[in-house]
Amino acid sequence: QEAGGMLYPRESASRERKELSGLWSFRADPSANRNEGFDRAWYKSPLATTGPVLEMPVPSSYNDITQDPMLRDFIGWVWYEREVVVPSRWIQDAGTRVVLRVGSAHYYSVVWVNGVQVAEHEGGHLPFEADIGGVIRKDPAVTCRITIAVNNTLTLTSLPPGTITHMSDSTKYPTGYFVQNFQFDFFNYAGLHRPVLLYTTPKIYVDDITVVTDISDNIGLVKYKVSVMGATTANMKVTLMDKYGHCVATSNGSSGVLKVINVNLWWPYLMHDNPGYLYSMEVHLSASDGQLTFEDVYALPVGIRTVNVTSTQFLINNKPFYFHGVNKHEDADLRGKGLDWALIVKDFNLIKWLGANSFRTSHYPYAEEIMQMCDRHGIVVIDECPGVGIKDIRSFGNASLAHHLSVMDELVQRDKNHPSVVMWSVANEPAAEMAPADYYFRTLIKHTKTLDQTRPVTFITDSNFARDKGAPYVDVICVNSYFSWYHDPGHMEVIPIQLNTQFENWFGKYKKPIIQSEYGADAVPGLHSDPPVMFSEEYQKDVLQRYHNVFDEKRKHYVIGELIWNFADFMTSQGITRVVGNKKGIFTRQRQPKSAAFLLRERYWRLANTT
Ligand code: BDP
Repeated sequence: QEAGGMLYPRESASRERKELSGLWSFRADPSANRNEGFDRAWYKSPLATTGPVLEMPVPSSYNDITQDPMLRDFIGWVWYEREVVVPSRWIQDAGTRVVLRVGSAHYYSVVWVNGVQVAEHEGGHLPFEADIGGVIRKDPAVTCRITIAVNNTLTLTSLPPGTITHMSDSTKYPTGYFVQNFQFDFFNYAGLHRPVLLYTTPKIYVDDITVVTDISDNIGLVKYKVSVMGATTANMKVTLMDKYGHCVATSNGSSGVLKVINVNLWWPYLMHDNPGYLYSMEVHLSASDGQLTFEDVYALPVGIRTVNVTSTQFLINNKPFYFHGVNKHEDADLRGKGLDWALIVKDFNLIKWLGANSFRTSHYPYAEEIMQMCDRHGIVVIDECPGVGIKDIRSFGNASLAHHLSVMDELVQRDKNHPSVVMWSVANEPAAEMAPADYYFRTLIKHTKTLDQTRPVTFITDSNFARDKGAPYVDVICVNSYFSWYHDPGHMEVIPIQLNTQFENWFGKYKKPIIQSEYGADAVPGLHSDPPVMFSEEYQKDVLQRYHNVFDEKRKHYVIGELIWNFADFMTSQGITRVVGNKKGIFTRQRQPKSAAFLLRERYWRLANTT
């Protein structure tokens, strides 16, 4: 049996954790072949002995930290390193397992401990880990050197995909000039974006837990399955506690059903007085390796709720749920995509101020810490994988599909137990009209449904309803449209007719509920114009208002949600349509409201009180 679990590292009576956030040594590899670090084995000795180093904060993107334009737009390998003191009790106790976990590294990474490679991982936005016990014990010195090389180059088979173009015309370009191209609209921030940490478990440990919840009258059912590593038999005690720490159900055995009488269901924010209700499922394991007995304790937050989709409705706990929410990005000044608690809490306060009940993790999985906040606050999530910008026919090939399937494995593995996650999105705006899209999305969606039989699956489309080859396989149609912006710019009078037609076409063909998964307009904060013109705050407001009029008519029938593009302004690569980034935020990048935020706030609170 292989360890397949990706449980969030939590402290418990049997588990410790040591965060490695802070300053790391750092160097980008600017050599002509971008491979000097590997050629010269930089991982074998302290980074400072093989060249100059910078101090680099972790977690953070590295791009906006220095004044060096080369580093802002760097493509290739960068090297991070730090020394860590491993507590001697972790090393001396032969019953302790020491694990190194990287929350996310964008995009391809190789990890060494004391010069020995312990992990290699492809893909940003998702965690990976390695048992490093063997490596630290061989080293007589107690300190331990962790080296992580990260490469942000995107290829035709990476997710998101990209290509590199080398320019050889010497009358136009200096030698070695190349550019990274991709077809997604956010800056390709890179580095160690989420915490790196060490944690311990006993040698025999809880490797994974899966819960699926159901409701029968006033009884909540928690079906669970625990997998154990390091022993073939183990004693298991599973206890479900309510939020006051009172035991409400118990069970023995590695799988079973916990029954909760007079259950407190997990409800979305604004749908109930007590949203985001979480029980704590404590798994207590004890097992012997023949000589010693090991005990492991892991407490998993559990929200009891159901999700169902009909041809016109999205049901949470059998009640119709209307998504009035936002699309987000992990993006902010200085830190780029680096996890930052002040930013996370501020964003949740803004979401609640707005009266939003949901968001989509456009266009990649967000930090686990954010998903946990959603569970606690009742913010409903459409969980999207990094399948964004799949436009090139070569990115529909077998190698791309195989990688996409394994990214879905990792995403579902990580997020399957979050009550806030109600639907998976396998892609954003792919070229779904191309011939191979049929096989690609059929396979991808079927695979995702095998991984998780409880949640609907979708992808977000901007294709023509008649030619979209992936739409037959989704449970909910999610459509993006930018009427009076990318089409008929300046002509808001087209919105009612075009939006109505959009909805009627999609529903007419598929008889599935529809979410307007993106709509919006850029507004440069402080730019005013009446009558409204594009890029003014008034224009943004007016576009939203006209969309809302149509939503109000259609939500009586089959429109089940509206997600504004975007919660906040965000950085993009440079281009003539982006004035220091995308300005479709209803908040600025610094999280201050534009006029549209007040319009949306009024609407969302009204929707909350009437739906
Ligand atoms: C949509 C994309 C989103 C973009 C947005 C825009 O899904 O990533 O940022 O358009 O252009 O097509 O503002």
